[in-house]
Amino acid sequence: MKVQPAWTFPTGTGKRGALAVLLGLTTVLGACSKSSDLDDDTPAPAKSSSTGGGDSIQAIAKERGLSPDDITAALKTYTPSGTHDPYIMFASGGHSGQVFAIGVPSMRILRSIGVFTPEPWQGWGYPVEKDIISAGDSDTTPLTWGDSHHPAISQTNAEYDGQFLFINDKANARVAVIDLKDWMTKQIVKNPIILNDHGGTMVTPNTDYIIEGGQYGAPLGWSYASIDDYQKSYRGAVTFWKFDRAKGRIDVDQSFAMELPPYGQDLFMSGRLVSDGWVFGNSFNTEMATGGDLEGKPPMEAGASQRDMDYMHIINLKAAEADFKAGKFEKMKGFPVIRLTTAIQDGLLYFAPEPKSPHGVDVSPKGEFIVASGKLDPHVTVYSFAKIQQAIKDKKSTPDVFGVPVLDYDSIKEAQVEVGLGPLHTQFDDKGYAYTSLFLDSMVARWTLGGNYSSLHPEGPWKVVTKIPVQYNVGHICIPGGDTAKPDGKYLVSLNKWSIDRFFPTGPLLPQNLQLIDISQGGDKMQILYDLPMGIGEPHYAQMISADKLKPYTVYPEIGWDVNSGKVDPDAALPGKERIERRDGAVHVYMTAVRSHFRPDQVVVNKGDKVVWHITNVERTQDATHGFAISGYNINLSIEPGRAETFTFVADRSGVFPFYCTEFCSALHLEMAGYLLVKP
Ligand code: CUK
Ligand code: CUA
Repeated sequence: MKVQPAWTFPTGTGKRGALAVLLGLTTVLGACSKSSDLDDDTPAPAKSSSTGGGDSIQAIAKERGLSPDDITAALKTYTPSGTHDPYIMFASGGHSGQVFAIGVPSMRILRSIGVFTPEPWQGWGYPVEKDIISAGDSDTTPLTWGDSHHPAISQTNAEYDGQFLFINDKANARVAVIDLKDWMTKQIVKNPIILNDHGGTMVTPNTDYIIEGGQYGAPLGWSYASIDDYQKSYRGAVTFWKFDRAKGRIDVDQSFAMELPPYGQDLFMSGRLVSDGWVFGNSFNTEMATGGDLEGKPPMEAGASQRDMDYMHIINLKAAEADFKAGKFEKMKGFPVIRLTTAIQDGLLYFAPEPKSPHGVDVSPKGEFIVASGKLDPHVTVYSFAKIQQAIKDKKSTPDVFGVPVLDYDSIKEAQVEVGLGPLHTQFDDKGYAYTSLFLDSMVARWTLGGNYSSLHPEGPWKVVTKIPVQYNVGHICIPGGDTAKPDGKYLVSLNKWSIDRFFPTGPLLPQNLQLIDISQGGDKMQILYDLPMGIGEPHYAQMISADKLKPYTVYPEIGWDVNSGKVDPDAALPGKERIERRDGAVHVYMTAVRSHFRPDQVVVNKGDKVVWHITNVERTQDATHGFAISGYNINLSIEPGRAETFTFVADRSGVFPFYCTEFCSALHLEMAGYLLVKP
């Protein structure tokens, strides 16, 4: 095993020589070969580009202090103006509650997608689509933020199909559906029985189900029970949301949950190919610690880290679905829940011991291995799906305190690989390597898979091949196609939690650091290419897809398009039919927007009128988006070409309210305005 410091040259002078010839860089490489340039790993601020030294590559590199590694990294990531990235990465937005789309390898942020939180640029929730956000409110409190964690791209036959994206809100146990035709959120569901989640969203290989695992044990259905009754009254749960692909929505009526012991369920992952129909999750508090530090009990995290083993959950989803369809559930807050006793009796749930406070659980591309990482154990543990099935068949298990069969560890374990300190998440490439993030070591370890992948490796199976330092404290890692049967091994993005010295300090709150790593070569070669500061929320996870699998609209298909129904709104405002009419106790405004005017540009109502405002952008030109804002009424829309929107408000304040276009759309953009006059 070779540890590769971040600052070493690619090995071999042949490559350097070739690069130098390619670029005519003999001077630069000569200058940078001085050991003082190479051995100093303290980051120096890049100098501003040369003004005096001319525009030659040599002069620029010398002036900016760029090493040959820097130059190869720049060449591998630089994406000239007008060219597009081959990969698109969807990263969760963490506390922002949104999703971010990032081009790879340029690492250019392409857009945010409003999900759980109002997002002003796209008018998300002001007030358009407010209903979608509020559909996910808890029953008494409107929720105005989310903690988005795990995006999942829809799959067909265990490959990303680029049609939909799902994302969970850890803070409030919500799941959202984003349509990748227009990159807009179409639905948010609030889990009726749990208040927070974590192990979501992961999808089954044909996106039949979106998996949402809970996290912190609590009485199901948001009810109260004394914490002294933790084992008796607190529970975990996993929910299987049925996805209706034709409708592009979760079908709540065909969705169900399964009651689990209160073990702090963490991540879940669907099986695929050989393990299709099964779901794997883990847990980190089989101690059932509840804290109580002021009363002299062990603090929460210490109490939850006492045992050597926690439990990986092994769920037979096909059998659970059959039980649900056979009515073998109880309703809780109107939602079907398969009780723990049924799950045990019917063989829906098994446990596998897994070392020390596990976090990630990941399934190998062909579905035959399940990899779990114990945060407090330097190993990843690899389980064989075939051995798990055999142990279930042979009844090689002993029950836990709830009666769930715990499979015999040695019978189902395939391998343990000592990867380093703080292993969290594992991804796979197309060359039979697995990659595990090491939070405490601040490294990513590359190791070899065994089984059918063994022939790919001269190094032998289950061996760490190399590690690359990352800056710093990596959480998830992301490889294109990383959660599918066909991963692509070109890039890996390391989603680092700490950035410390990487960027100019932005006050005490620093951005996270997403680092792009070249993994296209095997063996011990990996190279950091780019650092992307994320100053807009903490991405936990990301999924990356080949850009050619995405087929987004460039403009909405027809004028008057209702983005929620996915067809023309029969009541849309249309060109030539603009008007203001009073009917059904409301003032209806039918307005069109086109460069550079709103028609009508004066709207007069009386104080107290209910106003129903229909507005359509009648443009057919790509990117001819108009915004629409009414001062004083908190109204703010983004209307892309073809889109029709309707919003309703009560004109409860009299006065003169200018409205205007908020996108600088044309030379007369500032003039694209009008007046709402509310008569006293
Ligand atoms: S979690 Cu954040 S580093 Cu929510 Cu998937 Cu592991
Ligand atoms: Cu339309 Cu600015």
